[in-house]
Amino acid sequence: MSSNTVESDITPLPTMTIHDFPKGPYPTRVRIALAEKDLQSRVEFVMVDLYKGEHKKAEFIAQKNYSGTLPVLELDDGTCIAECTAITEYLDALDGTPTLTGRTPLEKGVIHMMSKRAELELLDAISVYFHHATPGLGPDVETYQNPEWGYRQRDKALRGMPYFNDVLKQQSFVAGEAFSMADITVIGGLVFAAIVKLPVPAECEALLAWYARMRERPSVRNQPAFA
Ligand code: GTS
Repeated sequence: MSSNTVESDITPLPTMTIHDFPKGPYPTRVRIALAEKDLQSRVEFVMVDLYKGEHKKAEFIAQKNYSGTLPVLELDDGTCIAECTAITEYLDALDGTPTLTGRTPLEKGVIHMMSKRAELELLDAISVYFHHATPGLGPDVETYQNPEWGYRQRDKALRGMPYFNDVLKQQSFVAGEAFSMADITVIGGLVFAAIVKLPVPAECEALLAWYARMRERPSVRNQPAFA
């Protein structure tokens, strides 16, 4: 009786599937979150080949993610959660002790704002540059390209780097004095920047020093993106 009571008090963690492209900047965000939360062993990773356009196949769009992007977190009951921010919020809430997305209303607000800003001003801008002004995933996948839009987004990302440099002159982490989802999003941006050969300018010393520190974290340095 007492052992049954103990067992029933333990909420079993679900097993999960991540539809993944291991070296991709966005999947890397979720892989870092999983490592920070020590959840990797709960997850089965299923590779979806972006260069073969597997994420644009009708079946993937219908069953996994309407937006046709990776990563996607699939739960036991078939629920699919796309969008790195949403996946990170889900993973962070699982153990009742959020460490990445904020505990107080203020922390949650600031982390969400800075993570969204890192998407708008850096990561998503570089992604648009990649898909529109470089060969991207190749002609079979990149069926519409608008190079002018791509170059504008590249320039936006180049303005985003000094912005985050200024932020990191004032504080230790992107959303304040603790590591958070916002740091993970900027890391994703710099992973993508390296892929498209947009180096962080040497004068962005605070951003470069922060990135060197981030890359020492076990959750970051062991990622396939850095192999
Ligand atoms: N807003 C989405 C998120 O936050 O999850 C964007 C996801 C995204 O663009 N993922 C990339 C993708 O699927 C994966 S990667 O480039 O980081 O590997 N790109 C393929 C495409 O065709 O846009």
